[in-house]
Amino acid sequence: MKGVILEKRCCKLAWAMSFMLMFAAFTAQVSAHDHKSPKGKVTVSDAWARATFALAKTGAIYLDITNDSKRDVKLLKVRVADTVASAAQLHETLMKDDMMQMRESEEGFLIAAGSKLSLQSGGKHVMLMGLSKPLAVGDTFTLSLIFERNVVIRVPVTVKDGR
Ligand SMILES: [Cu+2]
Repeated sequence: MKGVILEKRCCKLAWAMSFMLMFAAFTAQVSAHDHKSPKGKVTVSDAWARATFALAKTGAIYLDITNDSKRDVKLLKVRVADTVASAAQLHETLMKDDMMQMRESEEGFLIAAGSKLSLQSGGKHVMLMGLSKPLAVGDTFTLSLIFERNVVIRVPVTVKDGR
């Protein structure tokens, strides 16, 4: 008699275990999916570059990054084709001895969950080094933004008269 009851319990337990395993597999799948596609929740908009003078070797790009996801994201680096410039860098502007200075940001830009970061003149921006030709009003090119966890977002940049 006792033995039978034990067997029943054991059976119930096994059934509950398999259900739990199925549930675990299901939730694992959901979080894996979420992990792979934070893209839809992070948007880059209004990307534009300031038109340069004929002999300019550097240019600046401004844009907005909106993080509607539930986790912080970090922009690590940016890239353009070498037909545009030899390098693209993340720059930040700071005051030093009453002088506006800019420098490359080594650690990247953090965009907290639910917040928006605007790259704008006098603040954080993308700097193009070694322009292959001056940026003329109406030109367009692609900027790749590389975030943590190998998320890459490519956006079209339009050159505008920013003066
Ligand atoms: Cu700069």
